Amino acid sequence: MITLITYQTGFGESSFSPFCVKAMWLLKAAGVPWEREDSNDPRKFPKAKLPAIRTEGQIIGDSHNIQAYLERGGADFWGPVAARDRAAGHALIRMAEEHMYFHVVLDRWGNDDFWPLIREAYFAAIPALLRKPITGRIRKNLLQGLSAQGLGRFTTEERMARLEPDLAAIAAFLDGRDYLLGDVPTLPDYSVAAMLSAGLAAPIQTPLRRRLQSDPALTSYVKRIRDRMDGA
Ligand SMILES: N[C@@H](CCC(=O)N[C@@H](CS)C(=O)NCC(=O)O)C(=O)O
Repeated sequence: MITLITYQTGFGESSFSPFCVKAMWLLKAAGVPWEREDSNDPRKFPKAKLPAIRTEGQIIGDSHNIQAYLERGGADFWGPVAARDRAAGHALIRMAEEHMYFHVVLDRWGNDDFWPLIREAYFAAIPALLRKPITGRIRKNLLQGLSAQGLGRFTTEERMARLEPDLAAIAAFLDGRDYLLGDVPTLPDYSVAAMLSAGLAAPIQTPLRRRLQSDPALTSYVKRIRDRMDGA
């Protein structure tokens, strides 16, 4: 049995973290038995991040390493997709995980109206008296990281404009198809839809959520993959 160590369920998502949602979808697509173990402390896991899996006496961190582990066991996340489409799918994964992800994080952590919801939802385990000072430092560090990454230096309008070509690329791939590369989900769907789903899951109206909600092709895509992958 594989144990997925994941951040908790929240904002209507099976995890606050889109990477943990992606890992759940990979496990489900692989058809292997697994169980979840919730954690809100990534420090003891590889790279101090989640998701991770515990299996056969080892801990494997990072959704890509989890993917590789499942593939070594026989999982096929691509099916008959041709090499050129796989290459495009790989680029979509990088777009989702190395660019769209930071939009989701800034939409949540960089928004003063959203921040109290994060503080209380993610960090409920920290005693109430300590919660504000401890999480204030965590937020500051995270926003400094996003400033170093670059997107954190953009205004909201600039940031949203920067996202548009990503959304257009997704819409172009979805044109006439249920999933990015065909009629069944393949590897890039698990990254791209997880990021879109996280953006839509905001419990308050945010620039990212408003933009995604206004797009029927994107919202129906997210619903389609969630209906398929989040069910029993
Ligand atoms: N490349 C990693 C990214 C995982 C990741 O960024 N996880 C975030 C949550 S969405 C995390 O654990 N962050 C904790 C931290 O940075 O302190 C993967 O694909 O699994």
